[in-house]
Parts: sequence; C-alpha cells; structure tokens
Amino acid sequence: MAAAPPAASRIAVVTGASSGIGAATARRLAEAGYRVVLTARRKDRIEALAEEIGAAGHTATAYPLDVTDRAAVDEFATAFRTIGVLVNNAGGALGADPVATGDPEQWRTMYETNVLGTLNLTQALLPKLDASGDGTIVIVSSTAGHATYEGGGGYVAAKHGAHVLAETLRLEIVGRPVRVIEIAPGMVRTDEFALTRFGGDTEKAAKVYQGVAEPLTADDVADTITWAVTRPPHVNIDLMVVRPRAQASNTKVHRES
Ligand code: 8X3
Repeated sequence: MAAAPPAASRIAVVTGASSGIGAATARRLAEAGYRVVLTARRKDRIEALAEEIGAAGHTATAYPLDVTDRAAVDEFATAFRTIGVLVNNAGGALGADPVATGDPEQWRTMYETNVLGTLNLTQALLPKLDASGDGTIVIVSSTAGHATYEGGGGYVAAKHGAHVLAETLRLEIVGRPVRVIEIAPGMVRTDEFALTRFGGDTEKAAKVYQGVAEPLTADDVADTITWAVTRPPHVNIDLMVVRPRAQASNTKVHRES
C-alpha cells in the first residue's frame, strides 16, 4: 500500500457516499490513510458509515449535502482550507425509455445530478485542491459516457456530459497541481442503481444482471478509484474503463440462461 498522504492533501471528499460505489470508495480511501468526508442527502446513512469507518480505526465525518444545491455546496467548501481528493460519484439513472418517449423531467434531473452536481463540487473545491499542492479530482462517469445504447436516453446524454467535463477541465487546469481522473464503470451490481433507474421495480432491476456470472461490485470500482488516486502525484490516470469480464460492450453481455 502507498504511504499515507501528506497533511495538506489528506482530506478526501466523496459525494454519493451513502451507498454503492461512493460508500465503498470512502471505506477504501479511509484504509489508504485519507480523512474521509462523506456527503450525501441521506444523513442517517452517512453518519452510520462514518461510525463504521471510525470503529475500524480510520477517520470519517458525515456532512449531509445535496450536490445540486449550489449555495449548500459553497457553504460546505468553507469548512476546508485544503483538500487532497474530490470524488464526484453522486449521480445515477432514471428510466430506460427511448428518446421518442423519454420523460424530460428525468432527463433534467439526471443532467442536474450527474453533470451540474459534479460542476458544483468541482468549482467550489478547486481552490482548496490547488492549495493542497497535490489535488486529485475523480469523476465517476460510466461506459454510458462513451457509447450509447437503446434506452440509454438521458443517462447516456448526462454521462457523456460528465465525460466532457473531465476532458475539458484537464485541458484547462494543466500546469496546476491538480489531476483529473475519470473512472468509467460498466455493469456494476449495487443495491440501488438499477432499482432507482426502474422506479423501485425489483423485477426490471433484476433483469439487468440476469444470467451475468459476475457483474462488478461497488468494491471493485472503489478499488480501481483508490488505485488511481494513490499513484504518485505526477501520474495522471486520465481514464479507466472498467467492466466485468462478461461484458464486452454496453450491448454485448454474456448471459448464462
Ligand atoms: C452504468 C452502466 O450500462 O447501466 O453506469 O449504462 S449502464
């Protein structure tokens, strides 16, 4: 394991830390020596996770936050002088309707969480990342940010937005001591992703993973994120696409019947 991060860059903020990839990433970064700040809307969840991480001998604090609330994000940022890592993980999918019949409200919500949420945190915390002398911004996009699929709808559009944000930001801040890392996971089975997408319909959610031997777990992605973050400061992992072995593309998935 890499040495513990220096004091100025020891704080890691993780959004969407109440479950799935965010929670798993918070656990892993805490194990790697970061003081983890857990943010999400669900206070009870992040407080319980902070307690769990603390009981394991690491440091975590919970800060309830809606990434789409810019005033709240700006207020949150005042709590720090420097931070080392920002993991923009909050986001998700709503619906799988064709473009012809998709719900514009779902499209708007997905753009707000996946793109503007990332923008809000990135803008508010960039000065603090700069001030650390060794900052890292992680954007958890998706394979949906790199290729489309039928029914991908507003999620594919939003994740393409998140990808473009990462690429543009990296160009614009080159020369400053902040890396921009994009992690693009494919099929990951978490407690909530598919369930949220299908409005709580457990049958539709289960179908996503049906017959797939081993979809990725949240911890697989957290492991990838933590590996990328803990490379030496001059090493920028621009983009990692991470899929289960059974998935060759967004539309080519091996299913055992
Ligand atoms: C999740 C990947 O295939 O559901 O970000 O769009 S997919």
